[in-house]
Amino acid sequence: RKASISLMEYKTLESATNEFQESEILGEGGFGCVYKAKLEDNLYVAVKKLQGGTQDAIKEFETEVELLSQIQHPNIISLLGYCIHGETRLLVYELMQNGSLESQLHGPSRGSALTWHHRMKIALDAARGIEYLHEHCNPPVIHRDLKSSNILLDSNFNAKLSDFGLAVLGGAQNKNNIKLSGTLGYVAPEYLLDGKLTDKSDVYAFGVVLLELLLGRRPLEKLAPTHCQSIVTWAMPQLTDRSKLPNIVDPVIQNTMDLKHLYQVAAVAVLCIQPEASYRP
Ligand code: ACK
Repeated sequence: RKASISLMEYKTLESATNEFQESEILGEGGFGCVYKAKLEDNLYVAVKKLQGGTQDAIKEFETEVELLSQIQHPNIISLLGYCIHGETRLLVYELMQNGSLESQLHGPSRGSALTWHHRMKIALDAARGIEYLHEHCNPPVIHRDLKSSNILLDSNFNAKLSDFGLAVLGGAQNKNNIKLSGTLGYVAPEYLLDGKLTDKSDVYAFGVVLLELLLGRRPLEKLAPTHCQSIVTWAMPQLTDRSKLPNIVDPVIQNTMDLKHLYQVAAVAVLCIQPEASYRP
């Protein structure tokens, strides 16, 4: 097992539960714990451990394994292996030494470690990861749960997308064949209101992440659908004129993303954070 594994290889790890030295808990999620574990000398990995689990949790585990086993990209987390051992399921990833973007921005260090150069590079890395999912995967992949806690940073602050449990293959979907999932505050209004899921749902979530990078603050977590709708109705006509847009986003991102959508969310999020401000791009 140990000899055959490399950072870019995908292998089934059998009976790994007994072999990992669980040295440090990196964090906890709804699914269980993430450990820093020693795989072999000088090779540390992150192990996500799911105990028991509902049907939904098992489905998410399967989606993550299926998808990540086929994807290799510098801006998408590498899955090194997985293990099913009785009720326990393990997912083994490359270790991202600087944790999530969320912990960097909103954790105890409060973003102080992130220079503007870092923030711009993180935005660009995330955009490249998203572009790969939307434009180069066949069938295309909608991540469906993009947020700062799912963007991980390595020792050089290179950013990689993670957590593909809710991802959907095959492009646009509507509410008839998909369950509404995601994280409030990052969910695109048209998905929240009408169940219309497209690759632009990821673009919206990316817009919220850009705002977190720019403002260092978290957008409002809970938005009532009616509130959301009225803000979007207000924001749209004002945000369609490209010439009015500030030059805050890297040109590569501008080419990659639908700007109208991106600035729409920027306006929505700024209004949520500072309702009193009159935001005019
Ligand atoms: O925000 P964090 O520091 O980064 O805490 C969360 C926690 O585990 C629960 O998700 C961290 N985490 C997840 N995957 C990895 C990984 N591959 N490398 C390092 N930390 C990780 C995440």
